Amino acid sequence: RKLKAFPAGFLWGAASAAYQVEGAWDADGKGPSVWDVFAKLPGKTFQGSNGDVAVDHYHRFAEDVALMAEMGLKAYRFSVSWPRIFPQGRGEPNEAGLAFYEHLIDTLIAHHIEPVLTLYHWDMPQALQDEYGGWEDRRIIADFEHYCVTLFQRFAGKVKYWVSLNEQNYNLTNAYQLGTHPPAVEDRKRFFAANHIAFLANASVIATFRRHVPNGLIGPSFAYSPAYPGSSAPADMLAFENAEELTNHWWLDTYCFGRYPQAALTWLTETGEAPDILPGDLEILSQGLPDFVGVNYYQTLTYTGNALDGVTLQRINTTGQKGTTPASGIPGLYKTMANPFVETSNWDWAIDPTGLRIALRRLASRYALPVMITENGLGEFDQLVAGDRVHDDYRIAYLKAHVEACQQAISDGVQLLGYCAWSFTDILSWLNGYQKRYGFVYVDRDERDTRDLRRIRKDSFHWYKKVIASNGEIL
Ligand code: GCO
Repeated sequence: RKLKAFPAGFLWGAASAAYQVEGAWDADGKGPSVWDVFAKLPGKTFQGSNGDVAVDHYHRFAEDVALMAEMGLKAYRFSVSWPRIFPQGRGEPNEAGLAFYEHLIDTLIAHHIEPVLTLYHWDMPQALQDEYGGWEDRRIIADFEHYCVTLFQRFAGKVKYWVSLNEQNYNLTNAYQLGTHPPAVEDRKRFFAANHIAFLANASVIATFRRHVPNGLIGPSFAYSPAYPGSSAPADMLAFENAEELTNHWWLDTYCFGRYPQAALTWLTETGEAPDILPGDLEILSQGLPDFVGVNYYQTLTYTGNALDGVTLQRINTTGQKGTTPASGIPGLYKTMANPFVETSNWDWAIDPTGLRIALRRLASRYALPVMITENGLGEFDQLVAGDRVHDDYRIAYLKAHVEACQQAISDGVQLLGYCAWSFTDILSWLNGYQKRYGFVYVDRDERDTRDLRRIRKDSFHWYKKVIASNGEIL
């Protein structure tokens, strides 16, 4: 089969998030986010790591953008920290916070790098969490909108691509079902209620965006783990359908169709866990549909219908030791199982480039929207050798296979806007600390010792540079 070439103007990018890279957690008037507080509570993160310093991108962004320019990067996805702009969550904006992002955006543009701006990557202002419980109260909708409009007005002329909510599904699952992200609740009723309010906030902001940024494009980024059936046994097929409905369509249908998927809504109504849908809510949802779907792709998940009683929700593997993640699921509906046909990373994430091709095709067929890969990458224990080398051939192999899957999907007819590898520099992994590295650029620090935060190009940096220069011809 002759594959289609990557389109001209394809956004070869890399991504990050404010809390994972910026540091400067209380600089220039920034208020605390829920992560600034949560990560400092005993036992919440890997060896107590936090983002107080992170990789100090706040002070070193010029150096980082210079490395992006050297690499030839076409797009850089970053997030704005809400409490940098509104230290108390609302009110008058903090000019120093806006100025930081303006400098970053101007520097990117000066180097012909397209900024892709994420509005919310989990760092809720602590003030709003304290006042009314963040996503659990409808007051968040107006506060989130006020924050977003401030950014729309300031950056409409400079930023074309906007991501509304990042991984609402993963973040709120951790926050309200597993108790592993702030506010660390384990309550499915509250989980679906918080999600409903987040959907309303997302749609409201998208509707408002159209007035402020008429030439821009906006969409949410979804943590998409496509479901596979464990076998062709009807019970496994049904479990796979159930999982696809409740772990994927619940979010994607609501974003893209403005309504919840019917079977899942029926089950949750039976169990009493469905959100309260007030008059007018469905209109709000259907008036804020996205221009594209952002997809953060790391793995597929495989489901079985066997022994469905007594399964528990997944506990996260924070150890970096293979084979330590227990099965998880929902009694009566589905349960995860290991897929014997794929390798896994040290954190038990299935390495499955074909799954990316499948993900892109499912999204394009079901929603008929363009897709942007807003994250894809491999977390590993990288080794610095001879002081200035990192031979991350495993990461090159991973990325190469996934970029090939993108080309297959494009050849299948998917309209793919870009590919943002996760991440540009090494970052703080929320629950797995600084030891789990993702970047093209190594940053010299560990959990507690920030050393000199020196930037070192990994082998994957040189590889991706060639990929970009050849627009994906040389992989
Ligand atoms: C990690 C995760 C994150 C996410 C990203 C989600 O190890 O903490 O992989 O880095 O991928 O923040 O949007």
